[in-house]
Amino acid sequence: GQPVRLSDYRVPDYLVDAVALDISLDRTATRVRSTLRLRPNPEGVAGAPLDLDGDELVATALRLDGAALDLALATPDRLTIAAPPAGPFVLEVETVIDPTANTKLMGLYRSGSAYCTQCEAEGFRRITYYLDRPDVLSVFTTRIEAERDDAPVLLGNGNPVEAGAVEGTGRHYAVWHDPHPKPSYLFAVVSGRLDALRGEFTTSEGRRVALAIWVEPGKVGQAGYALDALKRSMRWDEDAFGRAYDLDVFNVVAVSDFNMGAMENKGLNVFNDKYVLASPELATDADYAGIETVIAHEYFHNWTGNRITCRDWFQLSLKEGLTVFRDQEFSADQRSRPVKRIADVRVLRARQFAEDGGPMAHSVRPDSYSEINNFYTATIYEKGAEIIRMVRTLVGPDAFARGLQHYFDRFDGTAATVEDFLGCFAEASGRDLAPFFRWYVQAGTPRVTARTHHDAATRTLTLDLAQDTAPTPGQGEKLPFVVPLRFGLVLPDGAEQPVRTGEDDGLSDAELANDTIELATATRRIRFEDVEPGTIPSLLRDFSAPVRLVTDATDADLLTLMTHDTDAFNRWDAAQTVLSRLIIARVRDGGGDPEALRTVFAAVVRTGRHDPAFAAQVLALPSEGELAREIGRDVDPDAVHAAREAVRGAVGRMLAAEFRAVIAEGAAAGPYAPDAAGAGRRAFRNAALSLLAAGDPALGAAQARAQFDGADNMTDRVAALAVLSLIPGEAREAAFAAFYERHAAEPLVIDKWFALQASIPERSTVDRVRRLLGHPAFTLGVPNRVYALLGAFGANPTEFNRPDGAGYDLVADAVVTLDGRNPQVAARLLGAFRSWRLLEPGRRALAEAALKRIAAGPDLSADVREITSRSLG
Ligand code: HT7
Ligand code: ZN
Repeated sequence: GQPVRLSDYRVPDYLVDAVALDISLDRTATRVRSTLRLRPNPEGVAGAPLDLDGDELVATALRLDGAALDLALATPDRLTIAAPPAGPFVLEVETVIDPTANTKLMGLYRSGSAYCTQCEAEGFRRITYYLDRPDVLSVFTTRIEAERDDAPVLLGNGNPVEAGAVEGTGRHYAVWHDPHPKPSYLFAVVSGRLDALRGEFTTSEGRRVALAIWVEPGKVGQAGYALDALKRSMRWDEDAFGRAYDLDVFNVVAVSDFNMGAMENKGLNVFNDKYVLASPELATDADYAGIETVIAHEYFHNWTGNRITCRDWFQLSLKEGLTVFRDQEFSADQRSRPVKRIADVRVLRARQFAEDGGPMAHSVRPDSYSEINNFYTATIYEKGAEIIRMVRTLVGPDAFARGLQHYFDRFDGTAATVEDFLGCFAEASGRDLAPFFRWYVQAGTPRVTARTHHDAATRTLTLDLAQDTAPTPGQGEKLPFVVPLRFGLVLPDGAEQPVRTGEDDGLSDAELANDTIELATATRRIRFEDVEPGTIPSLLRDFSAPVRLVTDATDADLLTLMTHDTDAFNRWDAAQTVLSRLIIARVRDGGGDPEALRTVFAAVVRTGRHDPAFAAQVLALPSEGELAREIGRDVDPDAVHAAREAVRGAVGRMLAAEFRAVIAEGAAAGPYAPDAAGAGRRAFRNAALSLLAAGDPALGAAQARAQFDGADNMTDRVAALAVLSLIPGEAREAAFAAFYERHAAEPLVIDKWFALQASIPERSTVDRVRRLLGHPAFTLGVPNRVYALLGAFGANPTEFNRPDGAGYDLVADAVVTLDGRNPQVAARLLGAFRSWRLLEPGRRALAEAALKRIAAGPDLSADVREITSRSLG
């Protein structure tokens, strides 16, 4: 379709005071009766036509103030009433929809044996005609009716008010009322045969809330962790942000067919079952952490998203960035804060930096889109969260807390903008945040360069900072960002050098008080006084801004920071930089000697005894994708892979004895529990196993097979299988076969089996994946299967980017096939092509040809068309 532009925003011409829906569920012919109490918006255009959105709808009845209207006023995607009354009026609309035929999984559809809905962003218009935009808030009452045997559970938004039998039929009904005005994208209905794990929560305001996690029959035993995470989230939001829950019930439903992770519908969250179901035998530590995060995220939306929503979809980061920030803080409080920060930055660099450096780069507050579903991106979510973190760093924790409180007080019950949000912090802190606002409107990852010079005679350390941001599509010129750089000065023995600056080129009192340099201009010089020779600046502590930092630190400086920095994030990041330099030197000229790392890495292994989760993060080398971006152009993924494996092998051989000891000690650990401490120990031990196997595949295979056979939990079993998957031969195939046989009945576990096979860095993988597409456990109809097999293949650096283009063709074929069925999922798969311009010319040409082939197809969805044309543009 035509692009939608932020500059075209107009307030709605009509408002909806109340919506009454009567939904009579049927597998192929569900009848929806909608009664809308409308009135002209005093701020809109008087006498404007009423234009309601639809999508593939069929109207079967229309009445205005009781009088029948001509059905010809309705097309599948629009209902227009040219001259509605000048005062309040009632519009009744009846539509009939087919949930079974709905393969897009937007609107009302069937998942397993249940009915469910997904309305964000524009799914409500697939249920009934409506002003389907987030700034139209209304009070919803929903009556749901269904066959009692087929659908004994009837769930809606808000509080249950009435339920009963429909006399003389096998049908029953329930009525739900949601007193909180909401936009249509938060509407939901779920109905089917479901079991509940129930709980209760009493809010700080004394409200008793009935909680339930609804799952497929027989799976309540896997819902305990989600319920526990929900209760912890509810308490934390009261303690950390003063936000209490506001209804009498809170329902979470797990469904197996879902395009994304989960959805925050008011009082009725709907989840991809992968973010609900867990047991030690079936879920890994990473799965448990994912459940905790997503449960918290959706719950936190109740305030940041639902009570205060977005004026339009350009403001999406207003709810998503803020809610990611909140779930990150929650998880940091539940687990190790530095390790959580490292994990979050890994994701940011892998996904958001890649997006920001490629053809899909867009600002956190975009100014146009064709298909809003394409904008649920790492930039909107993760970079949006980083912006909020920077606000906190810049205004300080107290003004940040006051600003947020002000935001909740002032905008509760409204549809707000990013400007409204930032204005609260400007007010609370007295700061002008206008220059900072550039983070919302300029795309791209700034590069910050730092050069140091120590003058022995005057004992001054001069720090020269510069920032620049490469052009992104549609934005040629970039103005400087306000970059908060948390910092310290580290003495060679690891002590902190006290910070003093002089009159000239000094830091402000606020900067000194916050240990934060504010780089707001293209360049800045800072002179530190009375500085010991050999002092090393530790910059961007805790990753205080989403930038790429380039320093002149020597490897020796980095090894000092890695050992001594008081900031754990920078200890880890120094290690990553050393490793990245070493691997890239190998890619360039075969140089780089890992031997230099022996002492420090031996020390890392020793620290693993008391902080194993942190040590595991150090031992996980920079990813091939990160290395490729660091190289920046003409990348040969095979060379990157070979160099990285060579370094992993060298580290594995160098520290083989230490790693064997770690593995042996870990084996004696007690029974499995998914807590952070246990997860850290397993991560450390499995990192050791992976490096040991890289250094000595035969020994690694034996150790991995023993762990695979003896594991009492999925984390260790799947880690062992991952190690085996990298070692070609019979042992690997036997392990895959055993894993399948053991878990064939559990689709979410088979997804791990699909993903590991699709990730094998060998030329035979394309054929393996093509074979698996025909496996009985695979279907293109379930997004989780598609992401597991094809998504993992698209993330396989060497095989997706095969030099003959067969990897591109495989994904392109799948995108074309999927597009006819589920365009959102097809468009997501296309994300595999996001870095194609970094490749060497041969691969680049093949990737471009594959994209062009997709773009040339007939009947492309708006979703896929937008991604291909931006990627090629
Ligand atoms: N707010 C939710 C977004 C979402 C979604 C968007 C488009 C299509 C399907 C979708 N399912 C969920 C998820 C969240 O951020 O919490
Ligand atoms: Zn969200």
